[in-house]
Amino acid sequence: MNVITGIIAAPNARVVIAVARFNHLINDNLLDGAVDSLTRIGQVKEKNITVVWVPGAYELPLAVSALADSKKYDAVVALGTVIRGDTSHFDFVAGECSAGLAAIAVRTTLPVVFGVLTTDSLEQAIERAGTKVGNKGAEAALSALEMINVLQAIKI
Ligand code: INI
Repeated sequence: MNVITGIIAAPNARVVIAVARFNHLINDNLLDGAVDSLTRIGQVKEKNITVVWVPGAYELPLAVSALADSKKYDAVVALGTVIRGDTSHFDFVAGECSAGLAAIAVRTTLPVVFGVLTTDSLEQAIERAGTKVGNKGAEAALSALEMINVLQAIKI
């Protein structure tokens, strides 16, 4: 039996983090968590981490598509926060964001990980940005590194 798994450490990886400014109070913490995971756990060098800010989660797929096509990175971590309001706006922003990011990953065979919070309340977002339910930015960054190593192992 052949089993392929990916380790987390990726000391030579070049990682780009695309982060939305909308709800930046939350996203700043997701970004901190992602950078901490990449450097402290993943051993990624700070000089190999790039951060790109976009207006909102809806813009993440366009920026991530361009970043993936640039071939300069081994993985993209997409960060943002979409909080449900009184209208159906949430569904359009969150839906387009997640479907768009998934499509880019499959199109380019580049790890594009989903560190976008989609919550019913600000409180739920805070809980997932470095308080009682952890930090989803940190988790997303680890998934990116694991996928870099899994894809590398698949290609050997
Ligand atoms: N963008 C977000 O990242 N999160 C939100 O919760 C949000 N809400 O609720 O409106 C949001 N809207 C902006 C959107 O992402 C675009 O930037 C905007 O529509 C311009 O295209």
